[in-house]
Amino acid sequence: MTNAHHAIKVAVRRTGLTAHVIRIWEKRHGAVAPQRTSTNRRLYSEVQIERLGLLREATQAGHSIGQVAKLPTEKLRKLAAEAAGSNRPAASARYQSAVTLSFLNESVAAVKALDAPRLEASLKRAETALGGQGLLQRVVGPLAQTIGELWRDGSITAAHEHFASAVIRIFLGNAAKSFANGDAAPVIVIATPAGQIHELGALLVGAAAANLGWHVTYLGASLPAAEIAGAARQNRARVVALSLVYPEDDPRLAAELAKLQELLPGEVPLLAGGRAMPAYRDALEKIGALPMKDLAHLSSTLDGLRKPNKNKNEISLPS
Ligand code: B12
Repeated sequence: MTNAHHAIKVAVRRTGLTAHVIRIWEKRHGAVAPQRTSTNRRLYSEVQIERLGLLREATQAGHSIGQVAKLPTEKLRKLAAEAAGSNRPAASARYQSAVTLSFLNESVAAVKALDAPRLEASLKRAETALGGQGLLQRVVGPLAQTIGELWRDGSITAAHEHFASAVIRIFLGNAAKSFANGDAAPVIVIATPAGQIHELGALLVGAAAANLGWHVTYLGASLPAAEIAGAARQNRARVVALSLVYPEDDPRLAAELAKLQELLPGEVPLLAGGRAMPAYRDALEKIGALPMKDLAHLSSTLDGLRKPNKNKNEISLPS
């Protein structure tokens, strides 16, 4: 199909590029020329979305966008096939993880040097190369994990950990802001429940949801059930997401979750993820909350929940 009828959010979802990168590639490099609606919104054809995906692969393979932006699509297909090692998907996977690892190493080095501009620059480069979801799933999440491990084994101090958390917090806050979606977008309320003070997982969820076109109401860490439910009602949330990280054995959490479910409008699904989530699986199951395996699972779930009135039971559970 050649008709241009896909909004930019569809191009974002299908290519893994951010809307910001797509616009820059268009404006500065003339990579594609989307049609416009009467209200000046961009509309992309299937071919243009394919082109953007191919350009992403070419830039990941080391070509600068300036070199490849105007190449014919057929030529881009050839380049992408070469980059992926033609019929050798394993080579492409190795290549992908090498790219991810280099961003991760650079970010860890910046944390060790307590160098905020270097850490921000590294995260920005990763965002351009991997797209918004790639940055969150493949760099920021693993970075938080690596920092936790280095901190535990004494390779870095609490100051490094606090420094990294502060820079990541601001970076994710800005990332979510730059994707601020209008009033028509479905609302997601994000928080950690009372007693859960680790905040980065919730911030990651906020940035991921904003990148997927959701209007994010971010409430921060350690919030009582009544406050979360109140915010969800006030902003007519389509969905509420909780991050559970530490501790894994809080005896008060089951009651908090039960209260939240009682106070939330019946049609609003509750999603929960984070490293401590499996420890509360029974309590979550009891209230009908949906356990989220990871950010990729969240993305597919949120896609399904975009349409109003989707039956809660139709939402996919992790395999
Ligand atoms: C930053 C940090 C802190 C900061 C928190 C600052 C803040 N405002 O958030 C401070 C310094 C305060 C802190 C304190 C402590 N911390 Co701490 N901390 C961390 C660190 C480095 C990141 C924490 C974080 O937010 N992680 C959340 C995300 C990034 O990680 P995740 O849970 O694996 O989530 C992934 C997915 O599950 C998903 N996700 C997360 N939430 C959700 C939600 C949904 C809906 C979905 C779809 C997905 C999703 O996204 C992530 C990426 O894939 C971790 C290391 C780590 N590996 O997480 C340690 C860590 C969590 N902390 C730990 C500990 C032990 C503590 C302390 C007890 C230390 C101490 N002795 O004082 C205290 C506890 C304080 C308390 N009362 O709870 C341990 C927990 C060990 C355990 N048994 O689980 C960890 C794992 C470090 C370690 N390796 O030992 N910490």
